[in-house]
Amino acid sequence: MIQQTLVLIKPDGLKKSLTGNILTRLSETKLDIVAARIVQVSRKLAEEHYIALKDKPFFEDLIKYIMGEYHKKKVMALVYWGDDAIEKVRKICGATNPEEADSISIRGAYGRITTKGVYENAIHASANMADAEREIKLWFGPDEIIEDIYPTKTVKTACEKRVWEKGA
Ligand code: IDP
Ligand code: MG
Repeated sequence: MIQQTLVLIKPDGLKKSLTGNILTRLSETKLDIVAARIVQVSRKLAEEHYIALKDKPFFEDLIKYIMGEYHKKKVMALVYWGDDAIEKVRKICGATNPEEADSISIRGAYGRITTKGVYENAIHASANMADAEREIKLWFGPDEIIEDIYPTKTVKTACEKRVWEKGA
């Protein structure tokens, strides 16, 4: 089944210069990248992304982690698209707990648990189709994705926006 899934290279992955390694591992899936951007994660986006975990004792640390307070204030967000995308990407990522993750998985190879107990596991991947839809719509607008993956509508807006002072 053709699916799409949200991948985040988390701030520890960027700080440790693992972007290339992680993208190379993901290319084993033969899936297509249909969207990519570098994001400075706001508290609002972080809390919305991890809303299901808001009652966990590690929630505040998790929010700080994904906002980059412990590493670099950036995340690389991508949408992978293709046959069984969700399971293929989750498999290569490995288990949530990097110490339990298969050592050849991304999290097994690059993750760690900090002394504060945060699972710094380098990568996020959507767990199921409902999560993928919710997460992709949080991180991307329809014009940032080169496939029509969810229905869209056109609305008129009259908001100010920043443009280049000179040139195109
Ligand atoms: P997932 O990332 O494998 O889908 P989730 O349960 O959705 O796992 O948790 C989201 C993120 O929260 C994890 O990737 C990890 O960074 C962090 N996390 C999950 N469980 C724990 C925990 O028990 N202690 C510390 N951090 C955790
Ligand atoms: Mg999850």
